[in-house]
Amino acid sequence: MPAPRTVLLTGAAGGLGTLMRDLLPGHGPGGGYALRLLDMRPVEGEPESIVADLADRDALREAVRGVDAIIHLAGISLEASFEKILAANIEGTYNLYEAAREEGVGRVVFASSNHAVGYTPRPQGDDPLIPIDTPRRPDTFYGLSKCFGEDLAQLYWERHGIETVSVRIGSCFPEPTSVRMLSVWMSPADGARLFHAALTAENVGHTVVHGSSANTRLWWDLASARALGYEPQDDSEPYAAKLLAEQGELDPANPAHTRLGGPFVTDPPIWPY
Ligand code: NAI
Ligand code: 15L
Repeated sequence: MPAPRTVLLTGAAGGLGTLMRDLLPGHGPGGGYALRLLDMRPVEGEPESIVADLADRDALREAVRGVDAIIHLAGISLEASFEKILAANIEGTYNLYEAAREEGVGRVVFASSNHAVGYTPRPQGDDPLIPIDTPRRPDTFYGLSKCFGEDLAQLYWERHGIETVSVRIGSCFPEPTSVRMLSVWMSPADGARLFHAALTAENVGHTVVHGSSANTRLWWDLASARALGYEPQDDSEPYAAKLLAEQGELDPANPAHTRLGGPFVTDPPIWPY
């Protein structure tokens, strides 16, 4: 596979999309990745971005035409009614893969989530890190939609030869803001490193990876991400003392502290629109 250069970034107006617009291009070949941007909201300062909903199959087909790869971030990123999740995350992701198939795009990087396996107990004491083949335990309709996206990616690999790296992202924000996040945080710079590895690794078929930095308090195994060439450079530990002083240690009697998905297993944040 030739190294991808032109990449469609869906969800470009969102938090992660905004970070990646800034950080990802520099990793690309030659002059860097050429990003084509898509979101249902206009992307600030990017008049050429494509404003389209994932429900619009004609717009998706046009958006993917001629790109070498797709990074699929668009969708509902929190919990919502089943009907909303069905439209944006399930049908929307299907529509995007159909557009990729119709236009011959060979590689997708899919933003999956820790919430596909959110009910998994976090490791305690000498427990091993959570392996990548841990059983699915979605904690919300949102997490369930990420399970669907991963399975859709598997189907489109086996049936249509479209390769995907599904990145089960922990928490990718400029800084960790909770004690739980110390264990699942992926710095934006490491996020760009991981997306670059996922775009360029050879023969990935459908590969599922955990998306985190090299955190001292890591809960899950990064082996399948490292096998793509990902070398995380960051660690949340410099934030630990302040967060522990403010919030205290994780409580072993509180499921929001003992399950990978954190508050999503008890009180999931709701998508506002
Ligand atoms: P976000 O909510 O900030 O951005 C999502 C973007 O998708 C928004 O700009 C929104 O307008 C767009 N969008 C939503 N529905 C759409 C539709 N039907 N058609 C077109 N665009 C639509 O979320 P964030 O944090 O940037 O996350 C990006 C992706 O990464 C999401 O798929 C999320 O589930 C996933 N993820 C993010 C994590 C994180 O820590 N930021 C952790 C795990 C997964
Ligand atoms: C996610 O999947 C969400 O999209 C993001 O907003 C965070 O809540 C993250 O998980 C997390 O678990 O911290």
